Amino acid sequence: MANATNNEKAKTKAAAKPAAPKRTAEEQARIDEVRARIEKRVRREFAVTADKAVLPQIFQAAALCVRDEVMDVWAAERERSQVSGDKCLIYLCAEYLIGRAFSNNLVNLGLYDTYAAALADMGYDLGEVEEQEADAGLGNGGLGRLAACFLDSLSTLDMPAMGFGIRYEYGFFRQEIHDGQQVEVPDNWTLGSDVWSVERADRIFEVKFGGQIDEQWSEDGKLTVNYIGAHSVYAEACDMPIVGYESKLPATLRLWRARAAQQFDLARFNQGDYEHAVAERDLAESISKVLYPEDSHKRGQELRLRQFYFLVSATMQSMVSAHKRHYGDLHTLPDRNAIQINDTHPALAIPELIRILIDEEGFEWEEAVDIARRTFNYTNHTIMPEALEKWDATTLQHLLPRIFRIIETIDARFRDRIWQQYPGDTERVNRMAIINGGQVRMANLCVLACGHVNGVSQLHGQILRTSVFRDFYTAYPDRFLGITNGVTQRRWLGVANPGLRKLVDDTIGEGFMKDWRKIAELEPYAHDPAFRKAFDEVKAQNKRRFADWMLANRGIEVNPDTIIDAQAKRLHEYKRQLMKALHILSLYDRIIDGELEDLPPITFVFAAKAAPGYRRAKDIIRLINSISALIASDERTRDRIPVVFLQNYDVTSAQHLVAAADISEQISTAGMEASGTGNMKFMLNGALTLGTMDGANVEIAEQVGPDNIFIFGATVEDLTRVKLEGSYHPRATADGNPMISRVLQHLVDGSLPTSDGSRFEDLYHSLRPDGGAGDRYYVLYDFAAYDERFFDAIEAYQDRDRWLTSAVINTAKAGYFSSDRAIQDYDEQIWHLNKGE
Ligand code: 26Q
Repeated sequence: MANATNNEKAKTKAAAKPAAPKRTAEEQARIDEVRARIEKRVRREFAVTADKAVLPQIFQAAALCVRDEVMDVWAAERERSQVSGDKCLIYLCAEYLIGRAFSNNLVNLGLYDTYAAALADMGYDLGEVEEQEADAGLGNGGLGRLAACFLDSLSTLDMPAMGFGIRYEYGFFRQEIHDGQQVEVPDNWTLGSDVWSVERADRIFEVKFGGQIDEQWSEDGKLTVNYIGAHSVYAEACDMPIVGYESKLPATLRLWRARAAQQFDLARFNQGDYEHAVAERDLAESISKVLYPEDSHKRGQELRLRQFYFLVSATMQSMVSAHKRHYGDLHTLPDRNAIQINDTHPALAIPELIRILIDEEGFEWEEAVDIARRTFNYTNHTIMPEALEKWDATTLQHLLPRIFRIIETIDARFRDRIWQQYPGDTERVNRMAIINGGQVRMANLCVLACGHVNGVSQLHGQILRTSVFRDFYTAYPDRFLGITNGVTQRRWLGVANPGLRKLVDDTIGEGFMKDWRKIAELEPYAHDPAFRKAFDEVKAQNKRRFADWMLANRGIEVNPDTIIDAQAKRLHEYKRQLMKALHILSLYDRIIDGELEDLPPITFVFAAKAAPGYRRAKDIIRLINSISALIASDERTRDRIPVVFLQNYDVTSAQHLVAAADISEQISTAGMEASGTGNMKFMLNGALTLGTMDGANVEIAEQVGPDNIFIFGATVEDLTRVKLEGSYHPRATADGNPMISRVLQHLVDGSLPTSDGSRFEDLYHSLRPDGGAGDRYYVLYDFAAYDERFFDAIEAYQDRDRWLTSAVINTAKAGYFSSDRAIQDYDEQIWHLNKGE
């Protein structure tokens, strides 16, 4: 085993660190105890002594010790909340982007320093140990990460909560870059390091697909539904504890795993038909095999539909059986449970609950629908038309005949109601209907059947009211809310930025970790030169940490003495990575021309995964890497505007990046980014936003004031007008601006290096079409405004006092964007969890 070198390396590292602060006898005793426990665990798990163990073993042993602490709190409190009669929040989401749990659990349990010291005494650096843990990447991006932040907040605020999702065996793919292009590699995240989950053999539910239904009405009007020829799949619960900060009440994340009803068809197996015998099992278990790596644009895969029904059927059965166990009577379901549906992916939970209530529990239609309405709420996360889920009615009918019947009934009754309210208005009926033109519209189902509907920022809430769901807003104005997203300061400051956490702690105390309002106490220090200096030093140290980490983990050199300008998010045209890339190319042109002599060195960091089937998004990655190569190939630009593509952007790399960044690029086309949450993470860590008036940027601007943010570009109103007038002609804009036309030429003239000599014609024509509409995302429209604001930001950076004042103000004003605030808003406006208290 190659452990000797590992250990030696870790030991020298720890030894080279500055002397640890003096420990009290009591602290030392605690540290020794933890150390003894870890060493014992190493022996018992791996049959080696700690001094012979390899780093992965040290991680496992330490993580198992932390797990013990978690389990103790979890077990005690689960018992309590089940009998207390508290209302429980059920978060239903197809994705959870958790990241690593080790350090996060340590911070939240108040054990970080103790474990760091115990590991240091053993010769290990905690940072290095934690690198052994795989990210739990069971989500695509914003929606999944929001779910993880919300569970942390629910637990921190001691609100009873369960998250339900799918335990994908393969999470979001790992991204590699080969010859400048994205290559997807499967992510088998459970191999080795999932120490946190507990399998619940006592929580298994049967989920039925396909077949035919046979409805029998008895003489006294009772309905019996029989399923003929349906296929069953079992859902097994895998529970993961989510421990909030100093929490008395860990949340449970229950992830369902698919198991075949029979391991295989024994009759077939015995007849020698091995292939078919096993194939059937594989088909059933394929349901929880892999997360779909799409965040918006592909639709219609039947396996995806299977995944969603599997999730919601198991969850509804689990909720109903727990409620019956604890309270007996299902009429009180809405008093004890609030369900939050995230995007439309879990929308089938609504007809599934109605099905259970009617078919299995003997409820009448009206009663069942009323219970559903009082239990379910719906959060919309995207307004891109192509992301609004629609399922082919025939597919749904074949796969889920009974559910389809229920949706048909909901639709028919609803059509009648609108017709009565707006007699003769066929168009309105068709616009609002659930089933129309052979398609089932999941968003309409959610808006109709839920008690509350919310957007994820004020602007997004407004857009839902005035455009996407306008008809529904007219009919049910009280149903609509806008609750701005948030991020947990425990992970995004506490874990991601220990230096800043300590500085804040030393300055205003630790209260901000649990009370989001307290971080505002930092604001006066923005005007204190000594504090600004300390703040600056933390940022400089984080940049060095980031550079070290990039070299060790991504093999890429970053100069920590440059401005770090970052755009990190999924790759999507509306997010406009293309605008940023073209702008860098225009900096290149100007430097080559001998301009911009005073421009300070800037490292441009891009981090983004593209959906595997999204051709243009992949082309933009290719372009970014080509620009990076062009700049690196020329000594006039190499050290002045290096471009770095951070491969495989995930929660862990995000933690490193947000702590190090100076400038946060949030440049989506106005009206298209529902909220954004990366913007909040960068702000919290003292980066200044360069962005459009979109999503939560609007509220960030409100919080920090115009001097501490760089806003540019068209607003939603501007774009609405331009579209109405038809007054935007991208080709004219391109040809009328020499800077833009020169940049566009690079796309087609062969000046950009690629491994196979290919060029970027498709991108060129998408922006500057020969005829007809182009530039759907207004890249060229906003280009000049972006250019101007970019230089404002760079100029501001050079006035160090001014910049640091702004940076501190950004951190101080980030309290509002804590997920604790968001959760409190949800609770006050929707859930009312602790109403008895
Ligand atoms: C839908 C149909 C077919 C295939 C895929 C999908 C699909 C999958 C995932 C549609 C959307 C998603 C995820 C959306 C998402 O992450 N939205 C982001 O949510 C964040 C949290 O609210 C916001 O901050 C972001 O602005 C929003 O883009």
